[in-house]
Amino acid sequence: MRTGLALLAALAFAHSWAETSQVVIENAWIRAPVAGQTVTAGYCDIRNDGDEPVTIVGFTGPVRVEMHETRTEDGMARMRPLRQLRVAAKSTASLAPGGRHLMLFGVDAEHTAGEANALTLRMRLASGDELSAQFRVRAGAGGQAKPRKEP
Ligand SMILES: [Cu+2]
Repeated sequence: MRTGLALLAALAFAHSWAETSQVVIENAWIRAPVAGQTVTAGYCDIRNDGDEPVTIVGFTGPVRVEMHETRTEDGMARMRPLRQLRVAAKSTASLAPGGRHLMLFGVDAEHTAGEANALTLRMRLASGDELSAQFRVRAGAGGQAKPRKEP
């Protein structure tokens, strides 16, 4: 019995280790909020080096984070929550301006100023594993924060 439990624990640990070690978050950044705004978008590439698909179920951090996707309906770009994001084996899912993205709520100067100038967000997998990454705060694509509709 004792041996059985130890083996189960070892297997659970091995599984956990395998899942997170095969997933890498790259090019992570959040758009510096427009002055007076506390809602902004975040982007990254999620690379799955493993032989099995992985499913991302959400992000957590010092502010509220939602996964969104942008769809064009009747010629209008609309955002809607994305419950899950599947990353196929040996492939990369990109969260990029104009498409899938993270929506951050309640971002203030405290989060975007300072030496690090980055937010640490944790990505949760369907397996229960978590992976954290630093999202650097950057101005918009034009190099200057200007009022625009997110993403
Ligand atoms: Cu959004």
